Amino acid sequence: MTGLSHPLAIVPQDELVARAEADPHRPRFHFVSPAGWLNDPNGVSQWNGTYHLFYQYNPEGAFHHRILWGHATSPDLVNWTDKPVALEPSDGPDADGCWSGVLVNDGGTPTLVYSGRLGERELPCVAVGSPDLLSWTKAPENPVISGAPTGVDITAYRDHCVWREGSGWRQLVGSGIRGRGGTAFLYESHDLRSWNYIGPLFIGDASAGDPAATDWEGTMWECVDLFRVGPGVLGDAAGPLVEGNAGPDVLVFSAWDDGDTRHPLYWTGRYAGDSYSPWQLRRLDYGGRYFYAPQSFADDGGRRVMFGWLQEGRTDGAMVEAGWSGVMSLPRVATLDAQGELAFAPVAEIESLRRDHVRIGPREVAGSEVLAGVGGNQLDLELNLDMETGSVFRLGILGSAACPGGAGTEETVIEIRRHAGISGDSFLALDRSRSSLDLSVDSEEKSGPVTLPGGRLRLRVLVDRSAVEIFANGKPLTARVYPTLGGTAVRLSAEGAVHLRQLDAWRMEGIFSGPRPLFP
Ligand code: DQQ
Repeated sequence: MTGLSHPLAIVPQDELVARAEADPHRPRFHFVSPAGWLNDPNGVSQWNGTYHLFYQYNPEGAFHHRILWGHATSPDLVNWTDKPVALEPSDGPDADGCWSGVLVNDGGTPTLVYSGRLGERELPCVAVGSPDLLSWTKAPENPVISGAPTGVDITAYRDHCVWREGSGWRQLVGSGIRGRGGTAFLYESHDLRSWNYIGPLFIGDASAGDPAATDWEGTMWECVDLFRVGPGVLGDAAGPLVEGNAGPDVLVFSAWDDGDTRHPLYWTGRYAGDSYSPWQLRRLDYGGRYFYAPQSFADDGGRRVMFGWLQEGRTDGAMVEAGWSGVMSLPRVATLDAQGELAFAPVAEIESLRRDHVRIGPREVAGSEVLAGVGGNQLDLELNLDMETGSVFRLGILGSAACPGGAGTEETVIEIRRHAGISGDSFLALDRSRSSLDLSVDSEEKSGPVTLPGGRLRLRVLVDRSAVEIFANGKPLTARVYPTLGGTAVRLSAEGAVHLRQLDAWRMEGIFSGPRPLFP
C-alpha cells in the first residue's frame, strides 16, 4: 500500500477540515483524524496512567502518502485530546514516511521503534521522547538495522513488535519470503540501537489454502503483534511450555499480498527460545480488511487492549471528496474463550457515552418488527437471546423506512443462523447488499462462525454512522456502510423460535465538539 499523492487531492487545510466535518458518514464516537488520512494504530500504550494513541496520518488529504505519526491522549480510552504530530519525515532513512511502529519504555525513557521509508524501502528506526511524550528526537544511529537478512528473497520488510525479555530486548519485523510465505524476523538487542539477527520466528505457507479465502495467510505479514493471553508472561521459560498448561502466545498479523491489504489473522502457539510453535490459525475479525493492522498493549490493569484500522469501503475519489479517510476502532479487550480462541469486547469505559436508555423484553421475536422508541445512527445495542436449533435472527440497523426491503429503501442486516448439529456451530453474517443506494460502495457480505452454547447469543452492536462493530458471543465483525437516505430504524425479525431475553439500547454521545486543527 503506497497510495499516491494526486495534485487534485490537495485542498486548503480549512477546506479539508470543513469537508470532513460536514460528511454525514463521519463517525462521532470513534477516534478519527482531524481530517485527511488515518490508517494503522501505532505506539498504543498507557504511560503514567494516560493512554496514548499514535496513528498513521496524512494531514495533506484523504490519501496515503508521506505518512506522519498523529498523536492523541486519553484518560479513559473514550475521550481523546489531539497532541502535536509526533514524527514526520526528515532527511535520512524516513524521508518518505514514518510508517508503523510501537512505543516501549526504555528504563523510563519513552522510545518509538518504527519503519522509516525511503524510496520503496522501509527500515527500522528509533526516536526518543520527552517525559511528556510530546516531542521526539530521532536516534543518530537510524536506521538501527541496515537491511533485511541477507540471503533471503523477501516480499517486504516493515512493522515492529518489541518487548523486554530478561535483561535485553527482542524485536519482530514483519516480512515474507518469496515462494514460501509470510514471516516475522526475530532480533535481539541490549540497547534498542544495535540489533543481532536471530532468524525467522516462524514461516507461514502461502501455498496453503485458497488465496481467495478469508483465512489465506498472504505473502507478507504486516504489523505483527506477539503477546501472551492468560497465565504467564511472554518468553517466560519458567512455566510449563506446552499447549493447555499456560495461556497461548498469540501472534497477530495482517495478511498482505502485493499491495493488497487482505485481513488480520492470528496464530495461537508457544513462543519459546528463539522460535514459535504454531497450534491454530484463526481469523481475528470477520470484517477482514475493515479491521486491519491491529496493535495491542497490556494496560495498567492487565487488560490486553487492541485497536484496529477501519478502512473505507468507498472509492479513492469519494474519500478525497469527503476530506477524510479511516476510522480507529473502539479499543477492544482480548480474552480467551472456552474454545481457546480470542474473544473480544469493547472496553467498558465506552459505556460512559450511553444516553437515553430503552429496554425491551423478555418476549418472543416473531415475524418482522421495526422497534418503536429505538433508533438512530449513533447507537449501542446489547441483546441477549435464546435461539432454537434451525432458527434465524436478524437485526436491521440504519433502516430507511417503516417497512424496509422495498425498492428504494436501505437497511444493513446482521444475521445469526443457529445451525442444527452436535457442534452447535452457528453463523454470523453482515448483509450490506441493501446498505446503500450508492452502487459505488463495497457491499460484499461478511461472515464467520460463532458458537451458541445451548442456543444462547449475546450480541453487541455499535453503530457510529459509517462504522459498525459487531460482537457475537465475543466474535467480532467490523465493517463500513454508507447509507444515503439517513435511515435510523432498528428492526428485529426471526424465522423459527427466537426468544429475546432482553434488548438494551442507548444513543451514543459524540466525543469531539467541532472542527479540530490538522496540526494541533
Ligand atoms: N501501513 C503502514 C505500514 C504497514 C501498513 C504504512 C499496514 O507500516 O505495513 O502506513 O496498513
